[in-house]
Amino acid sequence: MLEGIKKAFASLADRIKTITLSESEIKKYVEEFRLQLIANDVAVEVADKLAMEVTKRLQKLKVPRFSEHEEVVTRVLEGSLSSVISEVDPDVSFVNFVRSNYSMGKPTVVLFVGPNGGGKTTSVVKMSNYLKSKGLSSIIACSDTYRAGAVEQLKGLAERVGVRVVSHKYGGDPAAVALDAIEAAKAANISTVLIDTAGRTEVDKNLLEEMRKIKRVSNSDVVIYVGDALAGNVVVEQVKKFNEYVGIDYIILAKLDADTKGGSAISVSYMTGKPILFVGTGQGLDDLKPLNKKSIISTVLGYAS
Ligand SMILES: Nc1nc2c(ncn2[C@@H]2O[C@H](COP(=O)(O)OP(=O)(O)OP(=O)(O)O)[C@@H](O)[C@H]2O)c(=O)[nH]1
Ligand SMILES: [Mg+2]
Repeated sequence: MLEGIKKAFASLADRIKTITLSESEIKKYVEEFRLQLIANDVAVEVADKLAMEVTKRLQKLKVPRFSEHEEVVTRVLEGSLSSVISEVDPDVSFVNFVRSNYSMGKPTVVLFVGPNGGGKTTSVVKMSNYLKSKGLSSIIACSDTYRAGAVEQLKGLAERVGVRVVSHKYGGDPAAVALDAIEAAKAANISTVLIDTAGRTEVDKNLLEEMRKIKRVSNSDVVIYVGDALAGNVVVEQVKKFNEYVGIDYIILAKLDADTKGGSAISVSYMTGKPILFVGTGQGLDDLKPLNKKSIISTVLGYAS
């Protein structure tokens, strides 16, 4: 996880730890660092920002030889990385929102959207499992009425959490499935309705229109974009497009465990203004973790959190 970014930071740290730095050396090593970040899927704008932050901090230092100042170097890198990562605490922003709606007798409706195979269905069930761990009930709407096997896949996963799935026949109206699930939630006093939808690309106008309809009809409270960390920079463009079409509140970045580069996790929030609520870190139902600033910094800079 994040190996590419980790390497970029490690080689910069090596360079600036072992020599006395002149202005031109700073420029040279920071440029190498910037290019390494871009090669690891960090968006150019974010790589530029990181390079600028590192340069600014290095220039401020009044330490002639950095060899004895490993800690100073670490602080420079920490501060720079910190300037591009924003985090949300799902326990605070999401769970509290669900609880407050629940206390007013209203189920929270959460719509999951994203490209084909990004990790929506898995993330929906992981989310149900997460809510369960917080003492909150949920019901899942299988609003993917397109892909063969979608209902069976979702039911199979949901069984492991013991959560109910509402589904219709293939080819049915996905918005109607969502409405049925909302009614069922109201009737059974269930706190959250999680709507799983079919994967769609940002160029498929009909499917994007349908996604809008599901949102309008279900009157969803939260829209979560689920994307694949392995898609790198493409994720940024997808989030922007989905946001234009349907409005996104949060991002779940799935498959971070399989992403050896790590650029999308570093830059997607900065580039889109949308926070990462969770990252997917495996195929298990517990493999849904908040993107913690502290843990990302310690992973990238290679020390235990
Ligand atoms: N390693 C890993 N695999 C994941 C993660 N999340 C999902 N997957 C796998 O990615 C594949 C696709 O996941 P789905 O949840 O079916 O994706 P989807 O977005 O619902 O796909 P469509 O409904 O076809 O658009 C499955 O094999 C999942 O097991 C993750 O965090 N880590
Ligand atoms: Mg799916």
